[in-house]
Amino acid sequence: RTLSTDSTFRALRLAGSRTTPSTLVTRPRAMMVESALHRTIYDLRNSEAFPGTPVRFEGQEATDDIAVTEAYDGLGDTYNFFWEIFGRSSIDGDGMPLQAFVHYGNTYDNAFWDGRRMVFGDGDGDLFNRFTICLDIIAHELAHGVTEDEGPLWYFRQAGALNESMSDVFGSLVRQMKLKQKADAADWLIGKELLTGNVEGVALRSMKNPGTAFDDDVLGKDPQPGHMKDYVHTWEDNGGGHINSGIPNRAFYLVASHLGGYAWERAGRIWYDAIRDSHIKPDMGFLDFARITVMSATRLFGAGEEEDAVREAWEQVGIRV
Ligand code: ASN
Ligand code: ZN
Repeated sequence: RTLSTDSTFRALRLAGSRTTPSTLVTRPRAMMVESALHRTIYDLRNSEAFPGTPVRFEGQEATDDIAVTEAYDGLGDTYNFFWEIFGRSSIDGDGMPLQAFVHYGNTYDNAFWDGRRMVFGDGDGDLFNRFTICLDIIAHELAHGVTEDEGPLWYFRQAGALNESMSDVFGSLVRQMKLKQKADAADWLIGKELLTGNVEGVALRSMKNPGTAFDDDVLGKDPQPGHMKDYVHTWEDNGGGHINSGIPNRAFYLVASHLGGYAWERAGRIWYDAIRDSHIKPDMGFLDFARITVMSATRLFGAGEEEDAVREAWEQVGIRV
């Protein structure tokens, strides 16, 4: 494994970029300059006790367990996305091995990042399918690791909603890259294949139209706002992390669709640059984050349509930068 120093990394970055108005200041760390994908998939066999049984190591053939295959492939697609688009090797930028655990619990209706690994339930089969079925969900969980590595955003209130939104942004981008979809062709849904035919709905969340993903007798109505005027004050969900994330989600969608083309090329780079900025604070609110995305847009692309698109998008969701 070839490790370069932080100054080499900076030199590489500068060599490849135009003159920019300010310099990205990030935590110093070693940077892998080679791709290094190391996946292990574990089968928990419907228990909640880790680590279960490793059932597929990097390079091994697929088994006949679809959840194992989806987790393995999904981690690969997500790794490739971060590597190809941002030159980031894995969660820590240093080739950290990826561990996914499938068949967690009994009919468990969720997936999560626990601070070091990704965990996927089978779903109850009645409302939710297995959680590995959506590439954007796998990428969402892995992206929690990236966000955490870059400097923590507390999983609470607006910071929590920003944390959630970062995961949806990267989740959607990984899927869009896999499907080679430009911003106007993408559906901007999170968890599209997750809902069974029994649910009145199209997905878990919609970044384009938060609040419209489902309206169901059992699940209720999609609670996400897409504008600050509808911001939900609640003690549930860590202060509405999965609810108010609709607001920054929609801001990202608006930037990407305004700029057009592949969303990861400009909008995605701006958001990634923002999350790496040292101004990110654990208790950060939407407004502070919005300001950082504007700075990132200028830093990456100069004062121009990108910066304008970012400002306008935040304004359209009720945040005046
Ligand atoms: N699926 C959720 C997430 O990753 C898990 C959770 O909130 N505990 O955001
Ligand atoms: Zn999440």
